[in-house]
Amino acid sequence: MTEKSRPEVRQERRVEVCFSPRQFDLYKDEFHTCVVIDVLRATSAICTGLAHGVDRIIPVPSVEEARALQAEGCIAAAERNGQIVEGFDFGNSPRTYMDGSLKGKTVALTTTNGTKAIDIARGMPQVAIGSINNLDAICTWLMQQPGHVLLLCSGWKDKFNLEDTVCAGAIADNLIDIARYRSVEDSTIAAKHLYTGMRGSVFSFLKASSHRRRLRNLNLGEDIKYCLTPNTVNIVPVLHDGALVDSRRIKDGVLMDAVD
Ligand code: 3SL
Repeated sequence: MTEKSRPEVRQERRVEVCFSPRQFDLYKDEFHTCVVIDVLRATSAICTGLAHGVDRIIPVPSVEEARALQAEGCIAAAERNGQIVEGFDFGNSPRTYMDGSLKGKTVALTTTNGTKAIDIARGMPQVAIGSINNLDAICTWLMQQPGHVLLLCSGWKDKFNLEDTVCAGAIADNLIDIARYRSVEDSTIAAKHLYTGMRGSVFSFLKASSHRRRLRNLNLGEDIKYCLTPNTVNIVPVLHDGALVDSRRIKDGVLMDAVD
């Protein structure tokens, strides 16, 4: 067989789900892209902020780092246990990022679980952000990327949670169904089953989930409704030089000013 007549062999891509940041080390080595998911509410807020014109979001794992950036003049947001941390003007309610007041600005953000998971994933060749709000966009974007995909659920304080797992299951299901990714891990099968077995909307399925309850007790019902609504935005945030930016702004590894 000559070089020309040999059929093109495309490397089969894999997608797997990691239920918790605690388990990340067990998975990380085989994957090219890590998608961090924190449906309630960090990654939903990040997707929403960048879609509404925020220039960059710098995720930091600790409140101290957010304070240090604030002291340098950066706009900073901090959430712990669902509430805005004292000394910060806002936290991670997606609604804060929608009114245009942060357009063109850089925001430093720290949250209980989401920014911690992003920090853990930082060493991966490519880090992207997924949520129910950008479900179609993240699936389409992933299909255009080379290599294997790890879906990292942020969970709650290292524990499994339902909303991140359902979102990971939806992404895995799409990649396997439409783009013939394969998976070998039981975590991925379980996440897919959770998603495909869901009756009705994700909103009603997650009614009893622990974090929905936690946020409802803080009167954050509107945030829950928004974060569980599919495809409110059409962008994919990616980590570039320590900051999350709209993936469309990166051309040949260089960050452009605006999306063409
Ligand atoms: O853990 C996080 O990153 C947060 O999004 C949690 S909360 O929704 O603000 O409680």
